[in-house]
Amino acid sequence: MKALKFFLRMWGFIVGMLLTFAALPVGGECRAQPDDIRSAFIEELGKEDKAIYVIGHTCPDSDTVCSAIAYANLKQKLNVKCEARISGALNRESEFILKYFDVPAPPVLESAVGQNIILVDHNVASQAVNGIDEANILEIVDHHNLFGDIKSNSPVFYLRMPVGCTATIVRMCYRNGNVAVDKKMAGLMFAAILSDTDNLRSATTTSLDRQAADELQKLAEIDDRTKFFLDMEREFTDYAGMTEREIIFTDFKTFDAGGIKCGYSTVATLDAVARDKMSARLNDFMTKNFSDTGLEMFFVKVHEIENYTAEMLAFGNQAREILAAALNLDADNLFLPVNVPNKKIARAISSTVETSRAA
Ligand SMILES: [Mn+2]
Repeated sequence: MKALKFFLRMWGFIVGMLLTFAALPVGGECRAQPDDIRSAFIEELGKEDKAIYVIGHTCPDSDTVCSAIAYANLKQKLNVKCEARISGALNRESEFILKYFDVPAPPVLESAVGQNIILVDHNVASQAVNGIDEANILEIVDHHNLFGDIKSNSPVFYLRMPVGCTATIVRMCYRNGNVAVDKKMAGLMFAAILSDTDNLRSATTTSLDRQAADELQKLAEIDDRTKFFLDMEREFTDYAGMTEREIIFTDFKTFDAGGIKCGYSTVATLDAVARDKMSARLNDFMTKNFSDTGLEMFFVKVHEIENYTAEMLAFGNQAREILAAALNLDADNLFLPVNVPNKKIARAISSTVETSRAA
């Protein structure tokens, strides 16, 4: 009896294995590695006659600008006709980086209608260049939450990783493509990582960002990482000669919180004294001018880069109360003693609005 049971079990096993092998495709079609898939895709892109524009989000920050340039450079080395573009004026930090590494600023793309586009550092239509709905999107390389309102006409190569910076992903693409990173491109990607991760201190920083930053720093021949970061930030936080409106829209995004159109601006200052001065100034300005923005709520995070404390400003009906509830703060004192990532704040605002709706 035992022997029969054993025989039946073995027989079942053998038949199962045979069926499994029969189901596997011959010739190894299913064994393609990610790199193979990637190079096959590059071959397809290489057939495009028209230039492909690599472009980041509006109100460009340094990651968006540097990743677009570095990714376009990588594609060029793989014989794809790629050029970097920006969707708005450079901020002072990006100006500093491009000057430092002697790389020309990409031209501004006014409209993406009918163009071949690779998006970097964003995946929402509201943050994309004008005309994105009528563009031919070929790839997306990004590190943000998935919102998914960007549509494409054909299947796209979509590379999204939960890392602190798009440039970290671009650096990996150089490696996957077996392309050497030159000194200038290393400098741009290094600076982008420091910018997006606040010198590798933000909560979004991963070991991959650290590893990429270390490698790129050597290739860019930068001796002192923190000195470079502070030089870059000094430039960034010097808003001399800028109007309040210009300061607020330097690093600005919109998002939808349960149907409420929100604006979110981040303003960096050097230290606590500068932070207090700046938040008082912007609070005055926004109190008078909030209604011109056409948004239902508007949040401004004014932080200092020494210890990452921040003062939050909120405008719009119930905006202070919603923000206070979202971040567990007192509505009269919207002060953040620790660095809270912008993404996390935006998500908390959205879920607070949704729960208050449901109640
Ligand atoms: Mn980024």
